[in-house]
Amino acid sequence: MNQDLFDDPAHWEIAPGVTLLRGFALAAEAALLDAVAAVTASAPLRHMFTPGGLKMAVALTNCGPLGWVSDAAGYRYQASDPVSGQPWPALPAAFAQLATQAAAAAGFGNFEPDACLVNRYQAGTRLSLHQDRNERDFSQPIVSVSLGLPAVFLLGGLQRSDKTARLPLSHGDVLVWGGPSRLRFHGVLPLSAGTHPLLGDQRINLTLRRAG
Ligand code: MD3
Ligand code: FE
Repeated sequence: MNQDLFDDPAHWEIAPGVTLLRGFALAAEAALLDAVAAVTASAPLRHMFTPGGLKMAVALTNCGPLGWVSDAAGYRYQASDPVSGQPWPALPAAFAQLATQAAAAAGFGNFEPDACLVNRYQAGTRLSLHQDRNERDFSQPIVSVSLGLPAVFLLGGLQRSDKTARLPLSHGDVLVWGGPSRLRFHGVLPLSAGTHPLLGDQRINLTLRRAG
């Protein structure tokens, strides 16, 4: 646990290549929430199915040139929304700027995301342990932004069977994942019920990626 990044207690390298920026998104809160509303109005949140036919508990949508999708054919990134057949909504400037700034604060310069996955959790929604490996270049980090209700994130190792650590995340926290931690297994425990003053009964997580 290395806490000396910038000597700022809000910037922790919690594992090699994983930097927690507590509250980093709060300065842009209003712009981020407006952009989430605009994106979900044009590409509504929906439940996708795993390649094995299970309905995912998390509801999701995307913005940016590429979006992550899952169906019977597998997991992949594609340029169009399978519901509408239209391109995903443009990546809001507020998302791109925050991601570039957070990546730079964590030591990853010139991060230019081309995909943003928007995940929505409600009471009881969980995300089981998995790796993110549909992106082309694993040397590029992933920036995740937590908004709304708090959640407990599970950080595993490079093998599914590795022990997991629990990390509580709240509204405005930003995490940057890269380097040796890019392929760690991770997940989210079932969300506890609650009411967030701005987002109500939900948690929204943005993951900004260089997918293509
Ligand atoms: C660690 N989302 O969308 S974000 C996902 O809170 C996903 O919605 C979670 O896992 C959520 O794939 C967690 C944090 C995250 C994202 C990517 C990672 C952690 C990661 C990639 C490698 C290691
Ligand atoms: Fe993931």
